[in-house]
Amino acid sequence: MRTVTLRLRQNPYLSLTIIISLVGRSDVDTTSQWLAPIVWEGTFDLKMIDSIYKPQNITVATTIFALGKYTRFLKDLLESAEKHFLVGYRVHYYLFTDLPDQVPLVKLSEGRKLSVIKTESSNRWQEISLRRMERIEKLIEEKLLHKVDYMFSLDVDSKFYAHWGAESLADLVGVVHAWFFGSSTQQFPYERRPESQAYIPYDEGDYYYGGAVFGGRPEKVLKLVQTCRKNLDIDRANQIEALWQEESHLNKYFLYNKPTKLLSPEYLWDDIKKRRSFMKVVRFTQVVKNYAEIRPN
Ligand code: UD2
Repeated sequence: MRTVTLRLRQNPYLSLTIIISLVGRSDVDTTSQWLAPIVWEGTFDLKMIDSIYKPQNITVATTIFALGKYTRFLKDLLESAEKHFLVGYRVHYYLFTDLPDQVPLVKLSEGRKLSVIKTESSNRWQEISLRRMERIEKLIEEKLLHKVDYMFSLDVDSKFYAHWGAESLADLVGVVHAWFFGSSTQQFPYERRPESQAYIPYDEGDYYYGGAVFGGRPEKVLKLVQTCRKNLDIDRANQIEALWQEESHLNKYFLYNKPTKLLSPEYLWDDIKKRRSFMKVVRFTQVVKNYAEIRPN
């Protein structure tokens, strides 16, 4: 944002301040074809956004799954979230784990809390990842609907590096996957087998979304997770697993139920990915992990 202030001094009693705020970016798309904002550094006025959301005293639920060896990511994720994630807002972390004893003690700021939900693990990492949908569905129905204002689901093998605030809030939110930003839709790793409920034909598509971050109003997210869970159930009955598990189903959902706000790859970068010139800031990234060592199989 560029702010130009002109002061007219001719009349000592009249100091006219003209503020011209130029908000925008010309190097990247800042709206989708359906006119949903794509949030990038330089496209929002944080003061104004906070002046809208702060007085509403909103609560944002945040689901995190840490099963098996993935509990090792919790400390960094939670400590960095307390520094950068919706600072000054009420945040309720819902942490699903099979190992509650390994949840680190992290000092939370005022208005923020953490609930641990004991969860059964699985010996297949794919199952752990995709079963998040049904678990989030149950949580929304039992605890979030009509009780919290917004929610996010975040991958645990991640870390915040910079501000992530209320500019990210909307009815239905998806994040543009860092590895496929700017690729043609034909290159997207959508599920291409018609036998799967996540199937997307080559002549369709707009963005490829990361499964690591999605959110919105609980009633909107409920529709999303319910649909994905039902489609995952059908796939399971037909003995087919989509290429990228629930991420494939999420992409199918977003294709026909458009997010009302898209977060740019600033909100889901990857530690092993070279920083690109359009990335003015990295807010949240996937940390490097040794898949073979950390996954159950
Ligand atoms: C991608 C997606 C991820 C998910 C997955 C599906 C991004 C950046 N990541 O990541 O969201 O869609 O593909 O294949 O979009 N988990 C555990 N314990 C385990 C295994 C997984 O707790 O043993 C949880 C944990 O919260 C983790 C998430 O499941 O963050 C996704 O698993 P992953 O990070 O291993 O999947 P990955 O890196 O392939």
